[in-house]
Amino acid sequence: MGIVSTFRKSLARSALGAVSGLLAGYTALAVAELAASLIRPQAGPVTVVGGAAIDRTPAAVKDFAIRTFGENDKVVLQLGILAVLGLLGVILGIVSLRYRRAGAAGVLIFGVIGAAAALSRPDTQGVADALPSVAGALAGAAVLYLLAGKLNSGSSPAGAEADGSGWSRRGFLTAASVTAVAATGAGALGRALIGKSGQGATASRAAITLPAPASAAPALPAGAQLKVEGISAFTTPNKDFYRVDTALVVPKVDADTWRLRIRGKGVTRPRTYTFQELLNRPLIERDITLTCVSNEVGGPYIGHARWLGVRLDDLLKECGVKAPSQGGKADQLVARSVDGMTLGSPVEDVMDGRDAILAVGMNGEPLPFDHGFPVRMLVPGLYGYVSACKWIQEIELTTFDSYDPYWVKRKWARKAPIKTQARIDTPKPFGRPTGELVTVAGVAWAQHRGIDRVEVRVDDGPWQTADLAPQANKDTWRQWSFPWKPTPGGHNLTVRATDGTGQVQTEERTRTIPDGASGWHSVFVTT
Ligand SMILES: Nc1nc2c(c(=O)[nH]1)N[C@H]1C(S)=C(S)[C@@H](COP(=O)(O)O)O[C@H]1N2
Ligand SMILES: [Mo]
Repeated sequence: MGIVSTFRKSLARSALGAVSGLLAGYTALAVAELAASLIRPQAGPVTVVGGAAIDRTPAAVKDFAIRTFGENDKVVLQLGILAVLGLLGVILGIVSLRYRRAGAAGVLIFGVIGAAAALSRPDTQGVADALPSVAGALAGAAVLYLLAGKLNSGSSPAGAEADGSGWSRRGFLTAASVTAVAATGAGALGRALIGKSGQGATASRAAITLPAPASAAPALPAGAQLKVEGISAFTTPNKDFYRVDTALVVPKVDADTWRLRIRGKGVTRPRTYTFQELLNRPLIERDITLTCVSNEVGGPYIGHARWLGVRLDDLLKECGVKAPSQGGKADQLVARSVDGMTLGSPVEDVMDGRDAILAVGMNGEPLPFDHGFPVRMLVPGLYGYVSACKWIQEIELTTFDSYDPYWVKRKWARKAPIKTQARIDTPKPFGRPTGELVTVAGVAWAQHRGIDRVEVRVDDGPWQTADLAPQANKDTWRQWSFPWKPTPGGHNLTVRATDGTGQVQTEERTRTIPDGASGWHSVFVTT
C-alpha cells in the first residue's frame, strides 16, 4: 500500500472521527434540551453557560456587544457557544479514535461545566437544574464511545473493508444515522415541550382585560408628533420598543400564579399581592419615556409608551414604608425579577410623588413577554437599570450601604438619573438632503425635568433655536425641528437641549459607563 493511500485513509478516518464528535455534541444538546423541557427551559446548558458568560462579561465588553450586535447580541453569544462546542466536538472525536475513553471523558467534563453553570445561576431551582447538562453529557459520551468503537472494530465480517483497514463502514454509518435521527427526535420533542411550557402564561395573558384607569393620561397635545419624514414615532409601537436585558430565555410567567412580595427594612406590614389584587386597585395611566444607560449619544435605546399600572408609593405606604426624608430606615428599593435580576432605586425618588408605577399595561395591551409580563416597575427620570425591573416578583427595602444590585456589582453607578440628551433623527448621518429648505428634526429628553429648549448649530456657526413640539409631560421626550437653508457642500449639524431646570446639556463626551453617555449629537451631511 502506497504512502498516499495510507495518508488518505487516515484522513478519511479522522474526518469520521470528527463527525462522531459533532454527533456526540449534537446528541448531548438534544438530550439536554429534552431534559430541560421536562425540568425548566432556563436550565438548558447553552442558556446557563450563556447566562454565566453574560454575568461575567466585563461591562465594557457587554456595552460593546450591545453596541455592535444590538438586540441580536444574545443570538451572537449563543451561536458563539455552539461554534466553540462544535470545534471541541471535532477535537474530541479525533482524540477518541486513539483514546476512546479519553474522548468520552472529555464530553463528560462539559457536563460538569454545564452543571456548575446551572447551579451558579441566580434563579437556580437547585440540583434539578444540573440534570439537563448531566443527562446530555452522559448521552454524548455514550455516543462518542460507541461510534469510536465502530471506527476501530474490524471484526464485523459483513461490513469490514475488503482491504482489511480494520473498521466497519456499514456498522459506523448505521450507528451514526440512528444517532442522528434519535437525537433530532429528542431535540424536536424538547422544543415542542418547551413551546408548551409557556402556554399557561400565554393563556393567562390572553385572558386579561385591562380595567379602565381611575386616572387616565391626558390626550397627547396636538402636534406632539411632528409631521416630518424620518422623525421617530412619538409613541413607540410595542413591537418596535427597544429591548435590553440579560435573559437568554424570555421568562413566561403565568399571571394567575404570579405573586409580588414586599419586605425588608422598615416594612412594618410585609405583604404579598396577586395580579388580580393589583388590577382591583385604582390604576393610573401615564406617558413615560424609558431610556437605557447603554444608549450612546444619538443611540436607539430609548422608547416611549403609555403605561397602565398601580402607584408604587401607595403600595409601599400600605406596607408601612416611609421615605428616608420622613424618617424611613431604608434608602434603597431593590426589585428582584423571576430570573434573579436585581435593580436598585432610591426610595426617596420612588416616594417623592412622581409617577413611579408597577405597570401591567403598555400602549393599551397587557405587557408583552419581552417587556416584563405580567408586571414591571418604572420610575420616571431614572435609567432602566436602576428602576425598570421586568418580570418583577419581589421588592426588598434595604440600604445602599448594605446591598449592591446586579449592575452595581459590575461597576455601574448606584444612582443614575437620566442625562439630558438630544438626537437628530433626520437627516441621517452622511445623508444627502436636497431642496432649498431642509428640515432638521429629532427628539430631546430629560425625563422628570422636561425639555425647555433645543438649539441647532451648523458647522461652527451660532446656536439657533429650534421649534419645539408641545411637551406631553416632563417625563416624556419632546420633538423638535429646525428649518435649514443649506449652502452647497458638506456640513456638520449639531444639537443640544436645555432641560426644565434651565441646565444646558453638557458638551463633555463621556462613555456610557458608569452612569450614562453625555455630549452633543452631530451628523455630517452633504447638500
Ligand atoms: N428582569 C430584568 N429587568 C430589566 C433588565 C434585565 O436585564 N432583567 N434590564 C433593565 C434595563 S438595563 C433596561 S434599559 C430596561 C429595558 O426595558 P425594555 O427591554 O422593556 O425596553 O429594563 C430593565 N429591566
Ligand atoms: Mo439599560
